[in-house]
Amino acid sequence: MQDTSFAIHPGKQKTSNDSTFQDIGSLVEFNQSNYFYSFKTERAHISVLFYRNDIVRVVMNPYNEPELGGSYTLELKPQDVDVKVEEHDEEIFLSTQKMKVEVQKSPLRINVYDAEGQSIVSEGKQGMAFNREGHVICYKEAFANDHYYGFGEKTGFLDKRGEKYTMWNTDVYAPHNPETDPLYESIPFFMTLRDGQTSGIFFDNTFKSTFDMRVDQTDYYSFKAEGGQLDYYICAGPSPKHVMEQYTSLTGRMPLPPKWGLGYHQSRYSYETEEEVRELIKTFSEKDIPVDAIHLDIHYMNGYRVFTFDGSRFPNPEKLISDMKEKGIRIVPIVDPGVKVDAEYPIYQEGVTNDLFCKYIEGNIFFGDVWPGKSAFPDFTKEQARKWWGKKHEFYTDKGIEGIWNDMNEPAVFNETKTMDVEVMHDNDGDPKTHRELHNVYGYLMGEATYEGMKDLLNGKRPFLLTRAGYAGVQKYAAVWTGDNRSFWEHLEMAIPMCLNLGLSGVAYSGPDVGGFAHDSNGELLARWTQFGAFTPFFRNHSAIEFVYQEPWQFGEKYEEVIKKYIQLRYKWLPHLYKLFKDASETGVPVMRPLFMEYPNDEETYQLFDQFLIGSNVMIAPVLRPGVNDRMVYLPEGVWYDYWTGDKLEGGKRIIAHAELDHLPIYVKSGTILPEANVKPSTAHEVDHMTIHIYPDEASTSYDLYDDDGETFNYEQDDYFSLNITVNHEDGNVSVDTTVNNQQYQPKWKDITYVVHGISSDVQLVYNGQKVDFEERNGTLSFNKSW
Ligand code: MIG
Repeated sequence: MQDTSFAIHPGKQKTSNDSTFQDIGSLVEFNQSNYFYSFKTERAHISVLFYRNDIVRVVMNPYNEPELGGSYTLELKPQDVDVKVEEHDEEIFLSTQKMKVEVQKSPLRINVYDAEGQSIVSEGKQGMAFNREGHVICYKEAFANDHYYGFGEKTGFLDKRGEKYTMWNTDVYAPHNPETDPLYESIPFFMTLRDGQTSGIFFDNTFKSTFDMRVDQTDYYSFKAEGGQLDYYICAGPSPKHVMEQYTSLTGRMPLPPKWGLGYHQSRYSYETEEEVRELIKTFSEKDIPVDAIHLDIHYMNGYRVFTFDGSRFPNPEKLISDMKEKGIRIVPIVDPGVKVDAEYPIYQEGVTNDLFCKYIEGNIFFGDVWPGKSAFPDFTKEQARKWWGKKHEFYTDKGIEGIWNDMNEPAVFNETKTMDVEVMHDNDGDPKTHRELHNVYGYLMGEATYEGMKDLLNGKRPFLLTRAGYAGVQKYAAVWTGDNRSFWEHLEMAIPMCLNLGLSGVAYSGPDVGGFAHDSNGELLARWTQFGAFTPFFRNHSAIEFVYQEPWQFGEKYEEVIKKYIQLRYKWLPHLYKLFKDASETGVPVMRPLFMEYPNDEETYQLFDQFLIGSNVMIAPVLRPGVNDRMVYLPEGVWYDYWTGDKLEGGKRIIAHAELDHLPIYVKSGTILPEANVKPSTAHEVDHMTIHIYPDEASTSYDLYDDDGETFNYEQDDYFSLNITVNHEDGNVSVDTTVNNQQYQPKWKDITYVVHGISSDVQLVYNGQKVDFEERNGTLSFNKSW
């Protein structure tokens, strides 16, 4: 009844004592065991553990000794950290090389300082508390200069100061407004930026949780959960990149996706028949528009039964898939968790016979209505069910499918609560817990089952998985698309901070439905959205049933030309994007970054939500309104090049970018080296010529160009290519030095065109110690070499 006046009825403010929070009180006893420190207070038990010298975990349990196992996402074990313990009358200090934890005794409060003694996380009048309903809460001091980021997939602007968010995976079809919360993903992690210093807090609690960052009137923020322990990690930073590395060391990193996962994907709810798919592909190739994957939405199935094809709509999926593969295009079918109740359907039979579905404590299966009608839901908290589900994907891999799209895995159910009954008792491998506790990890565990299953089946090929729901750590298994947005300019705008904050929450691989899912798109919106999509980590155009079709050519030639230009641009930029994905898979630092990540001391960047960086040095500033051909762009300090004209611009200020419909403002920082591929119809067609753009700086700059086969895990056995390019700009002359660091894998491209920007032609260009002749073209100097 959220949409009637009942939502604000007078009896709403709860006064029950049960919900009043009780402080944990003062320290009674302090003990050290071999790897953790325990503190007993008047009303609670607390354990403190160091995972690394820059990550500390605090667990508070009001009733028992803290339970230290049981996380669904943790990848890291506590390491052997050198901790200095000092006990004083009023407090106890636990210090590592990187951080100092102060446990104040009366009342017990926890304060954390960095190596320089600067406070990074502190408690004041309030600290940790709980109530008789079993809720747990933690209050931390907030300061006037705090900025908060992360929280996973949330609407609104970049900086989350002043907001309050709930974590409860929810299927929201109705418009995603600034007040629409929660959405599909729950990532209870955020970072605080204070005076250029960053720290992170990961609250590893799967119950419904709330982060209250409405700090202006209170001077504190809080995070609380409706059950479980108060279990959280503090990452010491100090830079945003350090925090990302720390947080992803805890929850894991994105595996390097297959190259085709980074190409352009085309989707529709739904391409309903084989002929329609063939026609679609024909149009892409006739129009010479690159495409790597077609997604099949729910109509491909027989009566919405997962692991089936409808025999009349898709009479020969094997043939379709192999014909498409010959053209270098993949199929990605949707797989929902709901299994149709049908005594003659093997998946349902197996699920019932082998006890793999979610059940009530009394033993009866939970049924809910989804697309197939009455359905049962696999209990992904059970290893046997995950293995079974994973193995079932043989149905797809046998037909040549390498990618899966998981939808409705919040799980979404068509009923009042929109999900499974919270009283359902998950098996949880013999440690039963209710859906109320495990709701937020249902989609995450489905992702684990699917990714691991596909990986086993693909004989060394990298699986691609796209998911709608997830929990902290979802990046280990899947890319995330931001669900049912609409063809609104506001939703194009909103996608920027949403994807940036997903990146700051460990999910480096995300993107919105390009063009908007629901509502009718139009040529101008699709053109502008495709310009943006060309630079989001995941790039898929998707639209809903009953609304106009929005493939690149649907709105006439004028728009088609622009859309095509930007899909092609994506393919030119793939070598650089691929390298950034490789880096993200190793460090957790996202591909698409907010400006403050690179300029944490520049206050101008703290709230910038409508422009972003690709890697550390390429600025993308999409146009976000109809009829607009000019926009403001902030360029941080330093020299920037206009990507299109090569003009040099002095940063540290705002400029007005003129951007007609076919123009996406892009700026490249001086000191950048950027590879550019020649455009191919899909990533299956190997690049055969590389261009290296050099934007010299006064200093020396260097780039490691990375390549591999793009589809197997062989790179883990050193089967990759790595070329170091180092550029020196001295006395007006430019020298380029290249070193092949590894060529166990050899790319098809041998020839490289080097293009030096922003340098007058009266200089000397030196390549690997030899003076080279160059060609002068549009203010650039270029020459060709092979590696
Ligand atoms: O409630 O499968 O977000 O991308 O096209 C609709 C049909 C179910 C929701 C997904 C959307 C997909 C649609 N699904």
